[in-house]
Amino acid sequence: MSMSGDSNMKRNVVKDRENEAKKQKLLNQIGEQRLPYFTPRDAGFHQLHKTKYPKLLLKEASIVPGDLHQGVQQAFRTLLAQGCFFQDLIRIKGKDLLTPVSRILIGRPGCTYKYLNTRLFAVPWPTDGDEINYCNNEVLEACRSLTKLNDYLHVETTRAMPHDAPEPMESQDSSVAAKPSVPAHFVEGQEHLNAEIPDGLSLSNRANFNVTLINYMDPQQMTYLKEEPYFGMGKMAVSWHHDENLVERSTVAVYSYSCKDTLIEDLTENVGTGRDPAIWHVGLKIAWDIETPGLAVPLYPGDCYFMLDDLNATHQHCVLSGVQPRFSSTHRVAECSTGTLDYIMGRCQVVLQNLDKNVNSGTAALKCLDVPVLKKMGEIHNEVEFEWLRQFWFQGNRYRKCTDWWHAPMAHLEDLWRDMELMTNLVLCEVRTATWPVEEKHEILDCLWKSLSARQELRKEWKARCRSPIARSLPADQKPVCHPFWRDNDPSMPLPFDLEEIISELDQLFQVMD
Ligand code: 6MK
Ligand code: NI
Repeated sequence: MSMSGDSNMKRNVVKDRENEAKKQKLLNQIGEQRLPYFTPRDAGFHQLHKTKYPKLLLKEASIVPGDLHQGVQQAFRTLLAQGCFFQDLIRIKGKDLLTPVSRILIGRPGCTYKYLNTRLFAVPWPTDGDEINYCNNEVLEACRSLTKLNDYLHVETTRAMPHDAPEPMESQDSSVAAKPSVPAHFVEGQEHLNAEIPDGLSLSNRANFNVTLINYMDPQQMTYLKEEPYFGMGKMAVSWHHDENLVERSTVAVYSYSCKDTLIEDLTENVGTGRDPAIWHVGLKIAWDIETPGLAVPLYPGDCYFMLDDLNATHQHCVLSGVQPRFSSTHRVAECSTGTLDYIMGRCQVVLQNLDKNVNSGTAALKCLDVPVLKKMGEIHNEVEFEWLRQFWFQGNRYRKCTDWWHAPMAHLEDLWRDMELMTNLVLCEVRTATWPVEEKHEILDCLWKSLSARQELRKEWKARCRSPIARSLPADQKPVCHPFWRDNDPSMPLPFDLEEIISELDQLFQVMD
């Protein structure tokens, strides 16, 4: 991406490596032993929850409205039957991995959520004034039910955070907002909370969920799940992590639905022997802390949990598998300042303002060759190519399953991107032919070299990601597509896919100057 994006990426790689080393050190320290953790069956559970996990809010299914349960559970069944859930081919520490959990993102039209180098594109939930085509009415109904759940969880979240001015209620039901139902232990010792909230980060922003990431996993179908390594909590569906790419201090609200006909838990049998492996749990621990016991909270069908305020930053969580298939709808405030369709369209407009296209003669020219303008052009070209087009097509044809919403915008972005290929070619022609003051030419060459080199590296990486053995093993409709891709002799493309030769040509132009 941009140079700052580039150095961010490097910083993240360094951080990943440090964290991995730290983690190995902890695991070595523990050795064969396991750290203690509590479940609600343990006498100390309540005290531990109150003192070390006060920002974890639990709501049992029995206090959630019955019609909401019905709608949401039907929505899950519909999305599953429609084949809307997909495993993600994520990239962690340079390794390609297929997540055991399948997912679908539903949310505000045009919104995306990026996690573990994968940008998910939201299937739009119905909003006033938006005409959205769903593949059928069941899917429309499912998305409707999930927006209802979203509204409910928004209200419950703001009720749990009483330290701010009263909330301006949007579409939510204001009649229920009268009495805050705050867990006492969340209030204690939190009087200063208010003072810490930066301007513009009001509580409503931090509960204004713009997406839900819906998960599905059937443990019977997963041949291999990792064992939880610190506490011996058993099989994990999702290993220990912090959620990424969220607005700071925003809540993650989760509705959990493990399919019923579960063997009723026998409270007496397993006392003191840890969590019941038949039941799904959420695990929590304080990041990098081996003093404080962990927490394993059982999740029965319809139970909800909330990670309030900075809980996601200070603690890590994992999902511990039970035996039944399970869905969860995880409502989030995705940090989407650079993650919406409007944003990227706006960025493309900035670049294309510099293109003078004569439709009649079929010629094109750049209006301005100032270095800052060229720099921005290179950045945005890479951003639209790698953060949008390649991310989208890497996920194969999955986005056609529920709605055609993303296809026209993606085609449009590709047209804009193709114009940028043309613009890059125009700059290249200029540096080959025009005579410039040495200083300026050097700067332009430098700027072009940097953006083309970054583009070349990223194209190689995406091509490799598409060709990895797991990528090839996926069924046809999910197979990553390396798009855009073209051959050197493609007359519709001004520049080759492989930029190696152009980059060495630039190297030579540098040498001629020095
Ligand atoms: O279903 C639940 O109760 C909890 C789900 C959950 O914790 N989801 N978290 C994420 O989707 C997530 C967000 N940002 C970064 C990572 C992840 C999860 C993750 C961790 C490790 C491998 C794959 C996915
Ligand atoms: Ni998570």
